[in-house]
Amino acid sequence: MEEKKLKQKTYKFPAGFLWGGATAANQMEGGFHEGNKGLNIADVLPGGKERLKILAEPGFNFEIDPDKYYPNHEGIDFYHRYKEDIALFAEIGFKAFRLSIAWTRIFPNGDELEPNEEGLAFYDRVFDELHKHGIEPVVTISHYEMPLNLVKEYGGWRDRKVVTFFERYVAAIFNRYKNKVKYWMTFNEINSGLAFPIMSLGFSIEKEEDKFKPTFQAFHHQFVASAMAVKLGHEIIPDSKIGCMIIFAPTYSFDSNPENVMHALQEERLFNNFCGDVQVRGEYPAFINRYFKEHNIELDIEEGDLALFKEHTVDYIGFSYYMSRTEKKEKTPEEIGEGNMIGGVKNPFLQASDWGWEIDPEGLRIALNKLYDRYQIPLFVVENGLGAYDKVEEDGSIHDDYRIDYLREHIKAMGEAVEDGVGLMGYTAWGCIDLVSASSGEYSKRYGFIYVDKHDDGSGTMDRSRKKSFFWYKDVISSNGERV
Ligand code: BGP
Repeated sequence: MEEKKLKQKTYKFPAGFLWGGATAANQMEGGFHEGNKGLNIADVLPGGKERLKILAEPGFNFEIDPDKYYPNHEGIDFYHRYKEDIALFAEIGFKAFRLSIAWTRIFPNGDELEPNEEGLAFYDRVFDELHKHGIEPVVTISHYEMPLNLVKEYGGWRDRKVVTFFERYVAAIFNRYKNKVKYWMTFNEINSGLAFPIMSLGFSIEKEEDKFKPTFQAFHHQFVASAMAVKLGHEIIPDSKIGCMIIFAPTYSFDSNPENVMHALQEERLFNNFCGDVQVRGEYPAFINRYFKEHNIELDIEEGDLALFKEHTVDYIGFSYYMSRTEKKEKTPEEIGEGNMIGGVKNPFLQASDWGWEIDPEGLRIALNKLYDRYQIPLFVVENGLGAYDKVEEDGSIHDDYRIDYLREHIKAMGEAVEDGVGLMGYTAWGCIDLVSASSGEYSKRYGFIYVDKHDDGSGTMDRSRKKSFFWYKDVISSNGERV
């Protein structure tokens, strides 16, 4: 009876809720040499298992091997097909579309003095097309796309000079798009640098034991760059809303053993809260001091950095939610690697996707409540979705009910959180159109409402088609979440 009642329940989302989809330039644009674009990190990451290995192990050389296939070079050819794709987003009824600007389209090497006009003009066309359809762009300034030259010549975010280059980049895009873009985010999944420094911090750890100081120094530089971007954004675009973007994976204790509870708390603080605390509260959290001490980390902090953090905090928190994490202090050898991508152990109450990501809609409600309790500023779920293999039927249809089920349960969890009192401003489903997976470089790990005929071996027509979820999501949006 109770269950039946819950099933029939309708949810109320705030008026003006930003329903839509999310993408990143490197995973969809293609045209990797066009319009004077320079190479970035994603351009040197091959596809498949090899990518996962590169991201997890020390010592990557950032070189292109002519014998390998690099899926991000082609993406899904959004560079040429953006009009068709945006028309499809409009057909679903998107209110918002999250995309990133490729830094290397604007500053091909990252350290030039003047921006590249062809790159600037491309995003003008994209933003104009979105506005033509009444879709609000939500822009990530840096999404795993650091210019390769900055990686090779400066060692990525370890070098303070990169802050100056980033400042030049953000000033160029804020000035250019000030009348076209209101919603911004600084660094995609900034805390992912703790797990995958290559994509987010722009360097490969050489030896495991050397990782602490360089990693946190690179974080410090990103925090300075992010606060600087908030400052500039508010000056150049007074009505802008500038957010941070973190992965939030609520961390559970495996059981009620207080040692495990404490361990889960520590993991949660470091992974989920550390970056948010600096960007939202404007200061390093107290708990990090002990961590720094225990790992001999002494940061080089310049005069004015801490004041900058305090004065230029973000307007909202964008976060990605795919999974929760379950922690235990002592893991047996069998348990290590059994958890999700970002660690932990297997949660016996949860099922996992074909890539081993545990599916936990209730965890989204928990994440929203935890974040709102801690910060009390608007939240924006800017990524959520199910990576799955899709089957195209003979008549061309795609019955992705598994995706609909996944999204439905997560949207309901958001509805519950809204009732809990959480201030939630929007939801952009990840990979609303199939694109290249970030962690595995596969096309076959699909998230979209729109299918793209492109495959892991590079074959495919790139034709687009509507999946069953396309029509379902259209109905969700047109009813503002009531018909989920
Ligand atoms: C996030 C990234 C995205 C995206 C998504 C799904 O970590 O911000 O870029 O790709 O996860 O991950 P994957 O593509 O590895 O399935």
